[in-house]
Amino acid sequence: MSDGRLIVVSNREPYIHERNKRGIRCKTPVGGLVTALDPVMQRVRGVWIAWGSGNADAEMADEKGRLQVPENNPRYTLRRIWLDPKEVNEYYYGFSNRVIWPVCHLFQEKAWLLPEYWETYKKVNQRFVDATLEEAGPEDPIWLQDVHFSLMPSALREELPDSNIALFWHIPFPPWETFSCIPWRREMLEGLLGANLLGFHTSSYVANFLNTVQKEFPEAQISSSAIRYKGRTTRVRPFPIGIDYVNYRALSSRENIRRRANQLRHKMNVQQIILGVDRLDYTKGILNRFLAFERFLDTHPRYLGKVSFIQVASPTRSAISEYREMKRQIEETVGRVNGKFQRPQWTPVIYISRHVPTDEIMMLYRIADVAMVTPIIDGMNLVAKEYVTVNDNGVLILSEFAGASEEMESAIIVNPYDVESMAKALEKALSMTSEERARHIEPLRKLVKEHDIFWWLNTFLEEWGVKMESLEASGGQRIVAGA
Ligand code: ADQ
Repeated sequence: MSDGRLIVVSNREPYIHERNKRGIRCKTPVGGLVTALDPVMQRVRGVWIAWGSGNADAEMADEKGRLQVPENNPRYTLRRIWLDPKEVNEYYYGFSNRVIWPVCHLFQEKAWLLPEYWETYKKVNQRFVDATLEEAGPEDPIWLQDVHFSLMPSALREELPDSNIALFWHIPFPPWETFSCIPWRREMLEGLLGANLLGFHTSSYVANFLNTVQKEFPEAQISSSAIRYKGRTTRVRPFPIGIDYVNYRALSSRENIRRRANQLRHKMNVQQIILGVDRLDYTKGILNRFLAFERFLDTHPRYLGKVSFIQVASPTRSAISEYREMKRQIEETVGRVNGKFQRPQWTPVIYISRHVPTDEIMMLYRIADVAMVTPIIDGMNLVAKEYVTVNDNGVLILSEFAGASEEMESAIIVNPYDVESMAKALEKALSMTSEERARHIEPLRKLVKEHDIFWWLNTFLEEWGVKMESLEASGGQRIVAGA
């Protein structure tokens, strides 16, 4: 449908320039979105607009914030947007992370509904709109990423009435009663309804969104997957995000990872290992997980000395007091549980509170007999998908409130609030035979393989009606891993 250039707008940029003692280095942030979109952008030669967050970003761009990336083989334009520290604080840490994030994860009591956050959020959305209008022509499809840009679709629509605009919302969308605690909810919804297509991870988030719009705008006509409002139609669909399966599988089976994983497993000198990998966030349910492990050891003393729990929890958003408080509480609990059970030769909980390189995460996935992915609520949760991709003989315990559970229903599904039932799930998982585990994990892996990140991308583009000529030119092929 479109002959134009693809315009992507996200908060984080795909290439970050940082200066250190040895000079300027270009980093690529880890994460599904960049992995998926960067190859597409390299093929379609579009424009990616994002906040220039690196301390050497300005030096590497022209006066408009533009540069060609990747550096060694320039294929598309990165347009950097400059934000001052106050803007970062109020738009990103403030409105995105202290208003939208807690409310959409059903933690209304943690929301800071400050007018200055809202004012700066509006201002920054407008800054991104202005830059997008400088880059995009009427033919160019515009794909906005995530909650940072809820006001952009309508603002862009005013200037480019026939433009094809989509937005993907990466976190849950809550029920109306929860979302509506945001005083500026109607402006946000009106903003979103400027899009042609809105994507969420699951059908229940879609249903929540449709219901919220119906409550706020009774005049809107709503079907199961579209909204007609003020003479325009916005389609609203679920697109469960996946991971780069082929790449993950290949990386994790490299000889050096297997060897190091075996060595580590041997050194740990326990019969079984339970694993948690999360950003340190109050939505991830880390505290309840430790309480469940404590309950499990209390009620199943035969496992004492035989099972260790490795939790990797990388600190994020530590500028926000709720995160610092949660970190303190979790560390206290780890200390208490270890103090209660520890023996000279055995540590019950091994707690790693820093960012761990992907190689090491893969080793941990390999050696873990059980992965506990038990968020209180999570848009999707990619850790669940990564674990079943890497480990052929493990068991996945998954929260019923992770978006991933809508697809991965054959995992051991638990209620993350119910410590007792999580302790029972641990016992069940740890006592499964090797054959039972292989049977358990196989269908999960198959699902992750079929619905990988490229499937997500292709499904989204198809539904959006965007067929980029340059993608078609490569033999009309769909985008596949590693291509
Ligand atoms: P996140 O909340 O960041 O993402 P998740 O989907 O689990 O959550 O992705 C985390 C990624 O970071 C995974 O690739 C994981 O391997 C990695 N990671 C986590 N902890 C790490 C650590 N300590 N060290 C190193 N790497 C670590 C948001 C939404 C999710 C949604 C994604 C994608 O909150 O619900 O699945 O976006 O849309």
